[in-house]
Amino acid sequence: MHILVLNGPNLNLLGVREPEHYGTQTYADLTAMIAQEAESLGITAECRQTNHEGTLVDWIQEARGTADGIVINPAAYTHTSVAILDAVKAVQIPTVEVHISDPDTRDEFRKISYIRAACIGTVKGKGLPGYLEAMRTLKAYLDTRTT
Ligand code: CA2
Repeated sequence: MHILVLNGPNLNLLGVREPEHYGTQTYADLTAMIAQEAESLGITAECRQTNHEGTLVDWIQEARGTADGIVINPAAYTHTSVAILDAVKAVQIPTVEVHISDPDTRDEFRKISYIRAACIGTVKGKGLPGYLEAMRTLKAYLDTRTT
């Protein structure tokens, strides 16, 4: 089982600014945690980060035939991108949305998530461990589909 973990704009700056929202751990810390969780789940995981909406759409499309599931934090594009929603719907790969903070308790404009409609689940407000919960959710979902 192989999953793709996609991160959107500015998440490469984790641990550098806004610790009140995103904590003090870095993006490198996050990818190390994900690698460790993948190993303990007996799956493989590939992490990617981009600041570009179209690149996220390309990666979601390219996941067809290579990834069994996707964990995605689209960051600010969560609240603006119909293109990312359409891509997830189109590829029909089980996808879990994750957010480090809880956007529903922050600014009004963060309360809309376009991608949520295409996801099998959402994990929010749990810090970086939320990515690991999203991976476990995805694995459990994929296990029930293949047994
Ligand atoms: O809570 C999340 O994970 C968000 O997806 C993060 C996005 C924000 O636009 C969403 O509303 C909620 C922002 C990511 C920016 O990441 C930074 C990390 C460190 C320093 C500055 C920005």
